[in-house]
Amino acid sequence: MDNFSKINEILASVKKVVIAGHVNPDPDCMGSSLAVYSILKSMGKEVTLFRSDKYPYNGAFLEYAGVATETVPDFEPDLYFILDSATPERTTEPFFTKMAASKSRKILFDHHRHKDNGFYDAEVTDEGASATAAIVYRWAKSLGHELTKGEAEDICFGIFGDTGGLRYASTDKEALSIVADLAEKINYGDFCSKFFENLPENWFAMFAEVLNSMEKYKDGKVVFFATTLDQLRRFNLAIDEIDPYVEEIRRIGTVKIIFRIREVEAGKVWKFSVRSRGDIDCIPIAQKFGGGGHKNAAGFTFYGTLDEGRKAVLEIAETLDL
Ligand SMILES: [Mn+2]
Repeated sequence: MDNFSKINEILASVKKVVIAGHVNPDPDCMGSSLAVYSILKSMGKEVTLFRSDKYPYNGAFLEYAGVATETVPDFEPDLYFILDSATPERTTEPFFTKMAASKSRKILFDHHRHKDNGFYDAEVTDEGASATAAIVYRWAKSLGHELTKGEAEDICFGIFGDTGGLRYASTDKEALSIVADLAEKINYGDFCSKFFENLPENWFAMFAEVLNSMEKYKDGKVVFFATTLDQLRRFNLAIDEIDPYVEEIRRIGTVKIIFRIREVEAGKVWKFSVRSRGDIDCIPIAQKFGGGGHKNAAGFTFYGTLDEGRKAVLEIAETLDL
């Protein structure tokens, strides 16, 4: 059992809370942040929700999806409540520097692999949790808090994000039982439809182009694909909207490891995501380039040309026992 007593002790003594998650927020970051926002509001706290960047587009239907601000709060809160962020720095600048310099209390819920470096006054981190949203659920249960429909959707949204809609190896008994517990509250079919069936038509047009330029190595076990800023412009899509391409490519039976590369600064800065199946550990690959993540999904930022990036990861792919 997690120990939420220190978390709750701190919460009892604070009024103004700032919530934040990690850079390039994913559905788990968004869902767990919104659920905590809603629960803290119901406890009578003054809550500000900070996001470093746009939330995933398919979460727009969630309650409070619109309340987050991208402006670093200019006041001193009593508490920083951080979610799903493997390191405090991943809350991004200038937010991180302000938080680090602040004497305010700091707490964390997370499920990434990391070392406790004493940054937080209290934290509940469980690498075994399928999603940070599952930890939020445990916390709500420990409080005896009756989840609202909105909070239930937030939590399912987070779990769906990190388990690919209850499909990935990260899907455990707890993830299934949380979603089962919340299924009636959220209207499951309706929720799935909002989560999965909401793609703009251009999404497919760009995907066709991406598939045509996709590279395969090692008998199709290694796949490498890149998306460029020019493509996003031409197809009028935002970078988060094309996130699911990698999930579609995972469905190719032969694929063991995927390198998904997104151009973030023309010709010189690239976000690499590494996705794997089964026992292939992505973490050491990402760490080699200063990144991190989970066993089957990790990432890092690469500075250089696309060719240099391709060469660097393919050298690593060569050494993998696939
Ligand atoms: Mn997560």
